[in-house]
Amino acid sequence: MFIQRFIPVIGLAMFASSALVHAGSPTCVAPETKLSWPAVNPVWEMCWLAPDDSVGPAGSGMELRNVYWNGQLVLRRAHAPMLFAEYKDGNGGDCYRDWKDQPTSTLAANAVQNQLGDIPPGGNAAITSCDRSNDATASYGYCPYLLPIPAGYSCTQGVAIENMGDHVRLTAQYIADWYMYSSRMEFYVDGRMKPTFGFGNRNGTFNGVTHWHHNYWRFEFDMDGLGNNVVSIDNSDQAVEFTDLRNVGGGPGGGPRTWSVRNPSSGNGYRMVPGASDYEYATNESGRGFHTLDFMATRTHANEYGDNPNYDLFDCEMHEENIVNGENIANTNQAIYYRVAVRDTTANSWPPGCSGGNCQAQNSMVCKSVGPTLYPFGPWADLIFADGFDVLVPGARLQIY
Ligand SMILES: [Cu+2]
Repeated sequence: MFIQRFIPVIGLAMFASSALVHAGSPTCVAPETKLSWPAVNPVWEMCWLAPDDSVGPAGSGMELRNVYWNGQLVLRRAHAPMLFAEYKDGNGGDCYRDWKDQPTSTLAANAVQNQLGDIPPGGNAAITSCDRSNDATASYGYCPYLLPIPAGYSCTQGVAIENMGDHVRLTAQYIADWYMYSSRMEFYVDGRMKPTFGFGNRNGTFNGVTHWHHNYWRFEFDMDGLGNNVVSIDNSDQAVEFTDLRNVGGGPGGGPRTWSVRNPSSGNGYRMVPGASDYEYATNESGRGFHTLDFMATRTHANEYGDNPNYDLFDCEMHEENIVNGENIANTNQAIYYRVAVRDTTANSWPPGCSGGNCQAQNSMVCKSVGPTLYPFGPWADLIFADGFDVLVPGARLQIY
């Protein structure tokens, strides 16, 4: 078994190194800033924008453009243009569509503030409200969240960029009144991309009402930059825009439903696999019908970054019919959307109809983080993954920078 894998690894490694001679690289135009990681012989390159420079109505959080892996274009854009909070009925039925363009400080090492830097020994060099969260009912306010500020750290806005050894991590935090949202993206040497979203807070507003948060990431893949992608549900290619649920044929204890985008000419692609925590909260758990899907594949249109180009705070339902409306998505450019949600539960209110010890314990002020992993597959990833997408070949091209 080992020998069988070993021989093709050597052959492909030689091919890969010759391909790198012709590596592509993004051109970033202000306010974009270029990241090359590692700084010498970069594996990942991209242009990043802080939340207040992101596109879309009321922004789209941390935004990455023209993301290259080993000199090959992967993503035209990755961001999070739709963000919501909704409250359990009985409290006036409040709900909000939050803005995503107001930065708030993280507690970050000076070395990683809006530039690539090494993390201090044993340290988290970009501490968010979500990282600090530690209590079911207490909040910790703004940066530094009632913490002493370590030497070499300060409260700072923008994007923190940490060299984590086998991956690079970008962190931004933004605020919509009492909620503080942490957006992270991690890029691994082996090609994996891991977005994580944390739903935190700065005070106890609505601490006493069970509520949900929903974040929709949006990814514009363009494998090899040829504009001819195909989107699949598991391994079934789709010709027309669609919505989907991650819990069909999957869920806790079951195999996940996955989605992929690939260039059918080269065979290079990425597969999205939900994280275990993504399954913890049922779709449309509130029963209000505002957020009834987990995934969308849409044809891209200029300046279309979501369901509503001109919304206000109270447009708290996501109208998928505005963007998933029968267009062809075969061999073109698509935007895929992936929804994650968390429930902040108050004592004696969940599950509905519970009483006393049958109710879930309050955890409403504990920040919860969720997110999928995106795995490369095809020729550009054959060095790394056996069995399709989820089994790493031991030691293959894994290096520490
Ligand atoms: Cu909350």
